[in-house]
Amino acid sequence: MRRKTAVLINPPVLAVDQHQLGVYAEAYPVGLLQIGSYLLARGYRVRLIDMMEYEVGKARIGALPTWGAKRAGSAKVRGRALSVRLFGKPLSFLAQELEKTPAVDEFYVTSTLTFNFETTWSAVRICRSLFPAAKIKVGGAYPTLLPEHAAGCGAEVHEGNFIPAQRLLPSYDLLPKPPAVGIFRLAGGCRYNCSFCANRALAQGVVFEPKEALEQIRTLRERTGVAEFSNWDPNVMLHKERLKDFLRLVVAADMRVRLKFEMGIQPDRLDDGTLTLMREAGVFAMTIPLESANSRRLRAFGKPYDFETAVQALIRVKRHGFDMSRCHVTSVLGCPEEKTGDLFRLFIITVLLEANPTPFPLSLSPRTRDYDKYLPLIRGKPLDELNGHLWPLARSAEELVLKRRLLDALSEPDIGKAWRRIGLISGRLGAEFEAEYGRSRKILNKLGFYG
Ligand code: B12
Ligand code: SF4
Repeated sequence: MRRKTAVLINPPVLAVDQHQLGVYAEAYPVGLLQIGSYLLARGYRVRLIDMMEYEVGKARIGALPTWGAKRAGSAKVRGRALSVRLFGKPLSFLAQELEKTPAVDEFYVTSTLTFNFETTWSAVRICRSLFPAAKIKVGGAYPTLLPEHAAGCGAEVHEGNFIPAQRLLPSYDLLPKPPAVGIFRLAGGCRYNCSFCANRALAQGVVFEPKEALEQIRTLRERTGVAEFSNWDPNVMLHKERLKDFLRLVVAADMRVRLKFEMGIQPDRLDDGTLTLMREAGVFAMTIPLESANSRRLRAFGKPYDFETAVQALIRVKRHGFDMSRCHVTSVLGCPEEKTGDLFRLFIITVLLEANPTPFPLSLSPRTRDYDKYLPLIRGKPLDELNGHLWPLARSAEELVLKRRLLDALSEPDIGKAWRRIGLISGRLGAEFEAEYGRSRKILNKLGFYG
């Protein structure tokens, strides 16, 4: 019997500015590689066409090909467009690769971010035109969140996890080069419903036992030599005992791996015992989602902690001797309600603790509370314009420019440079930044940081 051929496709992504490029490092198509393992085990010939680019450090936004000009700002802003660039292989690459492939029975196209759907649609169009009789399936977070929209590309839509593959070791050897990091997971889903987050609408509860996760790490280390592993659980701290068991196993196995937790460590659950184990197990990077310096805003987001509790966790991380430059502190940027003073305070406290300030522009995702709340501002805007770096909630051209300049300034870990950049926006903001510097020191003092 003829072996079936399946082609897995990871489409390229889109970026508006240099900050957005940075987010795409290490975004390996793990789910697709798990599907690869499943198909290989069933005797398929499997080929991956990976159109993502992983070396974000070398890429310059201005040098990337333009994908199109897209309207920026909310539906209330007229006539402002920003250039959106293609990051990864051009679509012509896909056509060339497929022309070299004699026969394809099935295509599996993965698609993660809803605002990047266009490259998925283009990829499907090319597959359909070159192999009209092949089965084409799309899956991943975008088709799961918006199955009806995704069906518009003409492929068969798969919602949710691909059950027979969800517990398999991804076939990293399908990638053109060994990955820079391996991904590991312990627990899926999240019980909270933060206003900007779509995790609740995605698969819940797929878990790897600590032993299984360790075995995956061991196998990947042996097969590819990769020594860095990144956890992609939406909220790993909800499963703290599982996490601690895993860390104990890593310590006992003495595998000399380096681990990172960059999807967000819930700060109110981060205690000294967990941090001690993290250090012993080789954790070298993490993200602490402070999100806002205003406890009222934190409550509106749906965060189960207040600002001071989150800062206390950050102080704890520092006291345990972690390299704070690898500790990302995220903040939400782009909501109409946000106050510059709150943004500055969060930034200054982060930098005083030598952590890495990481503001993230709010991308509006369908099936989140924020999407519904801000509908009056985004009504009529197409999905691709909800990319946070196009500032879909900015109510005027001035606000749009301000948010872009704040993103530049508040991503700068040097406090002096950041202050200068803010002062260049306006003297009033420069003075506000200075006032917040004093307030921030007082907060840290009160929390015992200088004591
Ligand atoms: C990987 C990831 C990314 C990658 C995206 C890579 C890419 N190519 O686009 C990176 C790191 C770049 C990223 C960035 C962001 N992300 Co993200 N990210 C994820 C994450 C953590 C994991 C998805 C994943 O790979 N899961 C693991 C694998 C195993 O699952 P999977 O790929 O879904 O595959 C399974 C199934 O879906 C299915 N499947 C997958 N593909 C296919 C294909 C076929 C044919 C079939 C049949 C089945 C199938 O089978 C697989 C096995 O069961 C999810 C949250 C989560 N935990 O799921 C958020 C998530 C997708 N991200 C989200 C967000 C908000 C962001 C950011 C905007 C956040 C920010 N802080 O700035 C940024 C935006 C990036 C930017 N440049 O501005 C949102 C979705 C938003 C949206 N509506 O698009 C999510 C849901 C998290 C959240 N907090 O809400 N992200
Ligand atoms: S942001 Fe984090 S805590 Fe909030 S719902 Fe999403 S995964 Fe859960």
